[in-house]
Amino acid sequence: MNGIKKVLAIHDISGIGRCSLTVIIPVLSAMGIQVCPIPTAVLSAHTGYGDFVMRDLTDFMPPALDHYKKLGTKFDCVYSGFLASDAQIDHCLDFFASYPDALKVVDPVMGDDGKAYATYTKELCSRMSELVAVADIITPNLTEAAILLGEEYPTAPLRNSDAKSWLVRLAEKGANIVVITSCPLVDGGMSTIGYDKRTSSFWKIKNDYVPMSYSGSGDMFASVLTGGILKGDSLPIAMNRATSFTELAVKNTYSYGTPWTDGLMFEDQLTWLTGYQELSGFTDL
Ligand code: PXL
Repeated sequence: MNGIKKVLAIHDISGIGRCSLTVIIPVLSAMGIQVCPIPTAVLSAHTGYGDFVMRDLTDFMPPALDHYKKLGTKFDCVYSGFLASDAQIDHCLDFFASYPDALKVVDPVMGDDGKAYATYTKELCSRMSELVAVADIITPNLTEAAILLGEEYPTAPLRNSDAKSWLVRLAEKGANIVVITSCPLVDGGMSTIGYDKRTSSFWKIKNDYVPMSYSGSGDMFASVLTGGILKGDSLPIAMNRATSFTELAVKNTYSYGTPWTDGLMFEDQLTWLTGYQELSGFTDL
């Protein structure tokens, strides 16, 4: 027994274009948390590059789980993200069921800006609800929230009452905590909104506007949020920590004018995660 928490992270690894494991591992390590990756696929570059090559690792998942069971390894959290096939939904369900005491985080990665990612089939998107049903925490962006609810992707900002209804309806699908990122609100610009079903509490953090959207931003947000919760943050403090760090990386990246596909330039900023931060940017939704 040592004091370092372990996260079993079920995501892809993409060689170019920071996202998924190339973001999640450094972020959680900087927060003092060990990442044990189960790669769902290896890609030359993330799907935003168009002509990437990909190796689907569906067949690797069940024997890897068997090995961990044999080893008797315990995990504090199981955290899933980008999946390469709908059979991986079944394998993720097996991972979640094998560690009933672990915090179950599902980032229902499916798309962005109203569109599904190139490799995401209709079947994979519809089966994502099965993971959402067993999760403790889910972190969809607005596109993914719309897919899960069977709603049209909103073209106008949401009223607070509609945003609350989206959060509540998503929580009815299973998770106690729902956090929606990149949600435009009538009363607050682009915001991150959260809901804890156990306490009926709603939270909002207004994001500073930057006219660029970088790959891997959702992975960065969800990994800092997960790390914060594992370290004992309340929901609004974890949302605040995750939003502030992501915003810092977005602004740093924007200042260099690099393409959105390169992802967030966060390497020089990881020490932010290790210091004391004043986090008071949250309000009730
Ligand atoms: O950040 C989400 C993500 C993760 N993994 C891969 C992706 C994307 C988004 O484009 O392509 C491979």
